[in-house]
Amino acid sequence: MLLIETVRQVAVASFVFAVLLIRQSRGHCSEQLQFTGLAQYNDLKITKPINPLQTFTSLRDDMECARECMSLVRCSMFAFNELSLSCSLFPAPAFIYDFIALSSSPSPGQRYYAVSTDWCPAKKGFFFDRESELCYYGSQDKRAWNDSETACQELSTGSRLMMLKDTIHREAIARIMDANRYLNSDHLWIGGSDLNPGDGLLKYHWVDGTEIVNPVWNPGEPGGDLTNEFCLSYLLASFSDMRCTNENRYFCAKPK
Ligand SMILES: [Ca+2]
Repeated sequence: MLLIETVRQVAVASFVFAVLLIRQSRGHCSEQLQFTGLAQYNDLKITKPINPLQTFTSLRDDMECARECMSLVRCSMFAFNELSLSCSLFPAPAFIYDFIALSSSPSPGQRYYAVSTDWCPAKKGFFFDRESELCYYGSQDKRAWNDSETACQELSTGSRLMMLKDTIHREAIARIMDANRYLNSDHLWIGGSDLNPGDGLLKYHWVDGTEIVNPVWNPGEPGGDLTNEFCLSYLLASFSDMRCTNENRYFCAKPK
């Protein structure tokens, strides 16, 4: 038997306009997904859309769209248009402020929702990739590496510059970036560096102190000015070492 319960809450924050909770029970198993409303069309314009995984027409409401999203593990965000009753399912986007930015293609009635959990709060700008359970934040602002780590920690408890230790998370962020191809020209800070004193050059560690095993380097990296480039950036699923004072956008991540 499939039982679906839904709860609708109206939030007061300006960025978050509604929360949809959907509980799905199969036998003794129960799963609950929370979708946080991010924006309405009137608040935004879409300049760099990512391709939907699937679209539906003539759905009754955003709850039905949320259920379709829930049934597809790659769906981490959806848009429902209350005028045309169309529903689009999306993979996790890289940066909310690129996806929901100043607008070019009018879609009145459109509302956007992202999967959210208590520990991975969409209302703070984090995204939850359901497929890998990676919780991440892509910044809009650019900072030096140290300031980026500080910014990540200030965002939410446990948040740090992203450490890509697990294959599943490396694959997830590569897949997320691939769905956002327009981003693949900028270096993004991640949580790795050669800043540990006394361990020699080219000994890279994640921000929690663990050694980076088998880093995948971009062509010609690590290189450039080896005596001045100690911080790791991410581009096209590979790493580069850069001057830590360079200002880049950055990826934060939170453990579960
Ligand atoms: Ca370099």
